[in-house]
Amino acid sequence: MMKKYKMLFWLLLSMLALVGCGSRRHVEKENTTNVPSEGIDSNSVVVGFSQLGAESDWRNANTESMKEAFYARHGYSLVFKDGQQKQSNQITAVRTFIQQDVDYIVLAPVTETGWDSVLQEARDADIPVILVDRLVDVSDESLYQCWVGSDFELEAKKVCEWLNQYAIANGIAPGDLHIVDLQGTLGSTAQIGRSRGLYEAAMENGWDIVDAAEADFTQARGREVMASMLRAHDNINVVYCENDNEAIGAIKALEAAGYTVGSDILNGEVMVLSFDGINKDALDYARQGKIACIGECNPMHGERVASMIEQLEKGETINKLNYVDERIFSALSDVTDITVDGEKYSVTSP
Ligand code: GYE
Repeated sequence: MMKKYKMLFWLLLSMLALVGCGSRRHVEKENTTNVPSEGIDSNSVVVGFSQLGAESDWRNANTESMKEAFYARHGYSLVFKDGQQKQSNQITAVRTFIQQDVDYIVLAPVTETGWDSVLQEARDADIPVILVDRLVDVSDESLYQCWVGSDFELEAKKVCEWLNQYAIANGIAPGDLHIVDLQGTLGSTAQIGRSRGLYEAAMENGWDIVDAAEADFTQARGREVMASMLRAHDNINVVYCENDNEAIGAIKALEAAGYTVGSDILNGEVMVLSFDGINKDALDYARQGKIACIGECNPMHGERVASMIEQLEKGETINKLNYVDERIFSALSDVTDITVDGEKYSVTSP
């Protein structure tokens, strides 16, 4: 008889344990054997962050901002994984987060396509996904909760409008602008928006796009790609770099090949345009006029993501797409403000 009661007792206990595992959110995490939970504080809200890499100063600032926001936040813990610019690493990271049963997954996706299955897996595990910086191209947009980042095409339109106004102010004919595009990682939201903004402006204004090639948002590739473009073409007078690290590399290649980097296009100088405005050397170049104009891209998303999660914790609804405001920098006095899509932006000193 006693044995029977004991068995019933254990049966009830294991049923209760099972029920406990079923209610996922806001509950203490279970440490089961296949869950690698090292370093995870199971009493906190656990956030798994899949960063795409460490290719640029923008990226490093973004990583720091995320770490600062979550490490200091009471009741939260962050599991950080660097994808090293490879989508397959990021997919593995997301799957690891699912196994670890984190409360939220934050993903900064390297490129837009190829996320449907893994985001579906996160959905099946009932873990909300927040996108930061770049977007994903999925058939079902409810696979992610929300996104925070920049309007990359708007950044491009601003820089291009600055170039347009600069050319008008200096009597440079549109057809005399011979532009090369050092593109970011192909298929990333930042590249897609910045390239598109340039091609549309070139079509509208009648600029000559001489060449375009991927420079992967890095200084090393920026330098290599610029050097090979200089070997292939002798009329380049504007270099449109899709981030500051590429611009630094491009300036090094231009100077090594004997070009003068600057804004005096009519007298043979080569103008460099760029994006980000976070790298110290790039800002110095901008102050010297070696980078003529920088479209600001703001990487400080840590607090933004953290407050989104706090809102979700409270059950509040948040906007799907959240754009941040950004400026445009130039040390040249030729253009003081620009108007894009009916909105006026003043050009500020770097
Ligand atoms: O501009 C670049 C980085 O996606 C906004 O990625 C980001 C871009 C940023 O490598 O520096």
